[in-house]
Amino acid sequence: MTTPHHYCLRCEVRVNWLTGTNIDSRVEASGPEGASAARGTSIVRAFCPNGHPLAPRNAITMGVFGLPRSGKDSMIDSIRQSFAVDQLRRHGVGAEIDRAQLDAWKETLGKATRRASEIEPYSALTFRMELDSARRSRELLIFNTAGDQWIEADSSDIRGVHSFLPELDVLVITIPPEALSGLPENVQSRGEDLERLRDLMLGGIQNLREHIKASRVRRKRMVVLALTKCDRYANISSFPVQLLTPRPQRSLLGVLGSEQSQIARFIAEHGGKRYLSMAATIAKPLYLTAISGTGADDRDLPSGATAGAASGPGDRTRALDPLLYTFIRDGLGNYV
Ligand SMILES: Nc1nc2c(ncn2[C@@H]2O[C@H](COP(=O)(O)OP(=O)(O)OP(=O)(O)O)[C@@H](O)[C@H]2O)c(=O)[nH]1
Ligand SMILES: [Mg+2]
Ligand SMILES: [Zn+2]
Repeated sequence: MTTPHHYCLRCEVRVNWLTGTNIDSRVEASGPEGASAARGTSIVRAFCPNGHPLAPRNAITMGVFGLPRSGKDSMIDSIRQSFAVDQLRRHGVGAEIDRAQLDAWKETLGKATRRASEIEPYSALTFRMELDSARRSRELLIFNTAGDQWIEADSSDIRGVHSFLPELDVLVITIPPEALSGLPENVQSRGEDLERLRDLMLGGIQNLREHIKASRVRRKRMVVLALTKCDRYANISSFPVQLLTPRPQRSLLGVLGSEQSQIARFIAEHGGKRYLSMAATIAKPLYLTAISGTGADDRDLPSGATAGAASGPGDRTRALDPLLYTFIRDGLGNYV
């Protein structure tokens, strides 16, 4: 079970579901988009005193963090596309998003994600999850963040813009090829100061930890380190090539287990041990995933370089892994 949220996810107002403190309940007629409710019924919605809609107390929340252009939007969009084709239906999990939100989301794709401010905080892409096993649906909130804000924010000014942070059930941190070392130049060079990028990456993870710690919110959290753009590793012999293709449908649990150690070894062999240790101070055990094929390199690599590149399209359905791990842990859906 997820624990109820202690804060409004958009500002720093603390709410108490037991006593109703700071919770404004309003009865609203369900609109034409209220797919779940029959026409003419009304629903109760809760708001914080600043007028922000509160997520249902049992909403599942995920946040995605990482360096600029590390593949966060691309990953979230692959999750969206996987849900659209009912990828997890065989496990008893479906999710849908409403039209207006989808259109707004598509508008932002392919651009650097907008930085949040206290006036305009990050908002979440919201899905309505249906679980075959449960009568009631649950909300799934995915918070996307801007890479350039993540690397700047120190643990004090991260508060205003990342107020949802302590409330997250899953924190996904992207690790792009640039954050690793000992790889051929055509795999990772962006003509940037890679040493600096790697320090920013580590500092970013540390800031997440500090802010969560300072909030004193107790919550069961999961941290997933997501290696992104793994199609670039197609010609790297130390990278397990089966991570670039869809998993066999059977024995999912066993496969997930063995992949964890393979990915950990690859990260550690390429200078990423310190990311593993730092992330493990947020939550243990750490979960790992290797994501590929969620986008194509355009201007990232030096011209002429085809990067150990995209021998194939990769397996973008693995973008669902962070959710899959959470669902398996919390018993949402069937995986045996
Ligand atoms: N080779 C390869 N490139 C990818 C993959 N996923 C994304 N990209 C490319 O990486 C670039 C950045 O992707 P975004 O998803 O916008 O990155 P972001 O992390 O949201 O960036 P910010 O919003 O600036 O923080 C784009 O050019 C994508 O096409 C992938 O799986 N493989
Ligand atoms: Mg983005
Ligand atoms: Zn609020």
